[in-house]
Amino acid sequence: MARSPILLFAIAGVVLLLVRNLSTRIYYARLARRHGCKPAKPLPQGERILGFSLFKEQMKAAKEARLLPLMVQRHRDHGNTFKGAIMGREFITTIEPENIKAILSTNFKDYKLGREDALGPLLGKGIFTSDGARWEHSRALLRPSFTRDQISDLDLLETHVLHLLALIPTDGTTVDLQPLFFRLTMDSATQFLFGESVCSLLDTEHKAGNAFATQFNFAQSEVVKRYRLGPMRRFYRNKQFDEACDFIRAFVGGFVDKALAYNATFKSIQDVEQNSSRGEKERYVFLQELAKQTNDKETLTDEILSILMAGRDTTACLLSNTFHALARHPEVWRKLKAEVALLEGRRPGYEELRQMKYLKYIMNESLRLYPVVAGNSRVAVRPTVLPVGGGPDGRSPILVHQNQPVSFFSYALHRRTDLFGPDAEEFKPERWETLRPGWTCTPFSGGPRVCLGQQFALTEAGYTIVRIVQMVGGRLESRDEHAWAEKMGLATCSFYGVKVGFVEE
Ligand code: HEM
Ligand SMILES: *[C@@H]1O[C@H](CO)[C@@H](O)[C@H](O)[C@H]1NC(C)=O
Ligand SMILES: *[C@@H]1O[C@H](CO)[C@@H](O)[C@H](O)[C@H]1NC(C)=O
Ligand SMILES: *[C@@H]1O[C@H](CO)[C@@H](O)[C@H](O)[C@H]1NC(C)=O
Ligand SMILES: CC(=O)N[C@H]1CO[C@H](CO)[C@@H](O)[C@@H]1O
Repeated sequence: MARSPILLFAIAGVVLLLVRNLSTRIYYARLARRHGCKPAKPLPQGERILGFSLFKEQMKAAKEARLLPLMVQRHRDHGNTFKGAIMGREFITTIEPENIKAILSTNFKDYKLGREDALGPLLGKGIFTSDGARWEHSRALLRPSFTRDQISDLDLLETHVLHLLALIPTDGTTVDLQPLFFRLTMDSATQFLFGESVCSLLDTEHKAGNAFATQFNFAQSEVVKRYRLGPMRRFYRNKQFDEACDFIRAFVGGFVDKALAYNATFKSIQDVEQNSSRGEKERYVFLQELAKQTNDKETLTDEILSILMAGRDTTACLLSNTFHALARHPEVWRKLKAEVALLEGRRPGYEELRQMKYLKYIMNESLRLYPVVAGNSRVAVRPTVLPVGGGPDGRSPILVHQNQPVSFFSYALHRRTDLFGPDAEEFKPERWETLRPGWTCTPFSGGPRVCLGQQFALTEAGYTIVRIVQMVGGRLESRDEHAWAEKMGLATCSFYGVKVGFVEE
């Protein structure tokens, strides 16, 4: 008798769960009917509760640097949209431009990023980890600092490009450009953000700067690990990661203090302007601009780290992937040299760079074939609908449940032969003479969260490419017989690096 209340509670609990389950199901079924939704095609999976075999298959492919080809193949075998189960959750994956437009733009408010858990320990609450009102606030804070004249300071960039060029042999010796590009973008990003570069390309002299680059690289790779683990990450601890985060945040904090002190030495903005018009042209320092808007140290540190994360590797990856392709396409390299020759040896200005059509085609084609953000995902914050992908023909809308993840691989989308032609897998900059892609190719994303640094990145990459052509020139030879394979972090570059030689003609 004493046990019966417990039994009663247990039974009541189970019944309650079943009723809740049933009412949720009825709710979703109604919603589906209202919108004419049909289910997406399921991936063939032996077991769909845990989805452990799928997780294992993907981990194995990632380890062997072929997760991206695996995604291309899956879409070829199972269509442009399918669903599957992984780690106990059902997800949807799509490469339909209409769906991507719905996720990023039309139904933007129905989704969140769902990456704060993984990235939070390093990045805090900056733009790159925030959603909703907090994201809107970050975006409004950062946006004004990305205007034209602030990102077009090519003199500052030139300093670092010269450091890079000093490390590129012109006598045909093999050099791996990829690690050099990562050092270049670390140097230029810290210059732009802090007003002081860590000068990692100068190596031995700047020990503190190099420690920062090393710790940042390490923390970033850990963050990617945490991201991949999904909900399992709560069981993953790494003391070295905690220490790296502390180091990085303290390092950036030092610059934040400086910017705040600088701000405090002036009574007003007019003061700064008066002072600077007397002296030489004031260098633009991103952090100082932000410090005019807020004096909260935590906020400033978070935002700066978000931008470093968003802007540094991505630009290095674009440069690496581009040179990987250039080294294998001598005719493209020749045409690029001809366009650069029109400058007659002068350094290009911001506007001149924008006018260089063939250079633009090359960078566009690089971002199409090797999109730096190769895959991305969102999580639905409420039940919502994707316009296509359901039913046997894949043309009906699909219902997305609350908390369901939706992922999309631009890498696979950009290789769709029905959209880009039978030569979709080939590197052909000329296709951009006529290509107007819309939502079929959005390497900088789209909608309200479109990349803030697009112009900055294209300016930096374009300028670096032109300067290499001008200063090194010659014939560009590949010194590596491998085809491109992925090296995937938050951004994607080349697994085998970019080993090339510049040979005099
Ligand atoms: C080739 C270089 C780059 C590529 C391909 C790229 C691509 C992207 C993509 C796809 C997103 C959307 C991510 C998402 O919402 O999940 C993004 C966001 C962002 N990017 Fe870039 N990016 C590049 C360079 C840069 C640079 C140089 C900066 C800054 C200096 C930058 C700053 C940002 C910021 C702040 C966001 C977040 C915007 C927001 O959430 O509102 N990016 N970028
Ligand atoms: C309801 O329960 C069934 C199996 O008992 C399960 O497959 C389904 O996912 C549950 N639905 C919801 C909405 O919880
Ligand atoms: C104001 O300008 C002068 C000379 O141009 C410079 O020496 C001084 O350091 C500046 N003041 C501040 C606070 O930056
Ligand atoms: C480069 O690609 C973007 C889309 O990613 C497109 O809007 C733009 O027109 C392209 N530019 C050139 C010069 O082809
Ligand atoms: C001169 C200057 O930029 N002063 C700014 C310092 O920061 C506060 C807010 O934190 C601004 O209100 C000032 O304009």
